[in-house]
Amino acid sequence: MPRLSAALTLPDGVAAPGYVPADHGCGIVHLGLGAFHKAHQAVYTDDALALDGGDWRITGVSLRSTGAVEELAPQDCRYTLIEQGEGAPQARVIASIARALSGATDIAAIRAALADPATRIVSLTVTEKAYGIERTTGGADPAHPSVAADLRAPDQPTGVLGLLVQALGARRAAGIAPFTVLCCDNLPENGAMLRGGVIDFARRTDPDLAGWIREAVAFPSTMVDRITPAQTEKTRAEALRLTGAEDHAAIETEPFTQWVIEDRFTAGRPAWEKAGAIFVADVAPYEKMKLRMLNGTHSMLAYAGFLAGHRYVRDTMNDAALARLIRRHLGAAAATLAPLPGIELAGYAAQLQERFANPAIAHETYQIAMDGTQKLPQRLLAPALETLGAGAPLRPFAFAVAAWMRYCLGRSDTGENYALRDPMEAEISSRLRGLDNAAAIIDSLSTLPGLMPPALAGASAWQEPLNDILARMLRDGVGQAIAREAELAETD
Ligand code: CS2
Repeated sequence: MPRLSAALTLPDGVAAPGYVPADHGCGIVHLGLGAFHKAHQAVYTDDALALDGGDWRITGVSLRSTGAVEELAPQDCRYTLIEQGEGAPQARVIASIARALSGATDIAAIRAALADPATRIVSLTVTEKAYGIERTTGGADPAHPSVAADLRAPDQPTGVLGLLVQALGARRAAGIAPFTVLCCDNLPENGAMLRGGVIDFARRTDPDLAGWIREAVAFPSTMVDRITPAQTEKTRAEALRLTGAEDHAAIETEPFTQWVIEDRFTAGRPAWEKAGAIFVADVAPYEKMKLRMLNGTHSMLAYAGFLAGHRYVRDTMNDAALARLIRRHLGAAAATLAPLPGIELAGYAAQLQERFANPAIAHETYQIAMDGTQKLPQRLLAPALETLGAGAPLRPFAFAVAAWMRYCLGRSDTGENYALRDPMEAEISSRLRGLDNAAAIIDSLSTLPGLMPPALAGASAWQEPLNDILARMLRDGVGQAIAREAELAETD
């Protein structure tokens, strides 16, 4: 079987790039070369290259692993994007990634790419935990492993903040204009957040540079959305069936895609609007809507669903009781949002339920359950705190957080042990060791550093439902607790 490559002729029905990739230079370095980037920003860029041209191909960087490079490099960084919607799967080959580098083996080339005058945008999807930014202060977290390492050796950085600061410093010293930094992770006000972390890191190593970054570097915020499961053997088999070629980098995703961006690019940008991206003055309300409705509900259904034995998100939608709670959560999250011009939140909620139910997307609840301590604050705890302030019922959020707490025990009702996969995993396990009653578990997890807003944790309107639900999960099992909760939701 041939391997996918630039030279391969694609069969009818598989869309080839609508431009000559070799005619376009690189203008973007992307940190975080995972499935999400390949299904989202790389696709918008592929479309923008076809519709508007420009030197905007991407140098893709995987900061830790070598897997993405091993998959992409032998196939000229091309890969098949498979859209799984209602009809037959649609395949196209993406060519916007020009080369792939790994922090494990190519760190010098990565630093050179970041300092290269041709690089005008550095975009990121490195996951919430990789930034090393303290949520409470908004500064760099010196206890974060890569921040600590890069503060010790700022000239040899390997982490996100260290690499950005070193590259900006090198550009400034050489009289090269800065790149625009485009954070595409699911974090609130992600551009402003990253800006704060970068400036604080620079302040600790080179205060003068910190001042220059403050003045000269743009960090537009973005809201990104496309449900993209991790690639599996089935994905590769599907790519082989559709293209007739072996593709180790193929990915599957849903037809829906959305990208809302603040239009502040100091060194130009691809014509992403021609590919469907929406440019707005303020992304924050869109981000809040997506984080609270899509991601908040995702986290709830991931913990409850995983513990109830549902492997995939689509299975949770086929569980009538859990589907009821999903609807309830979407409503509670929507109630925390200010009206958004042109968006009808009930319609958005209905569309989300359809997306979650997509039978062709195998999105694992266990994948979404990962890194809970990094996700809960913006997805569940911030809206819960606002709901408390508004005097509205907290039960939907308490249910979601109780499910996370139950998940933190690392053992299912059927006695199966699983890894939490969270940067605070060791701390959580040591705090929970030997605890088996709801009140003690809530106490110990509510005081994890930086997680729970004290005003929420201390409120009886929060503690009561949280205690009630977690106690029931422990006593009757998660399946029974879901059934009981759905009955309560019915009578709301
Ligand atoms: C999910 C997101 O894994 C998770 O935590 O909630 O990756 C979600 O699928 C995307 O944000 C959808 O755009």
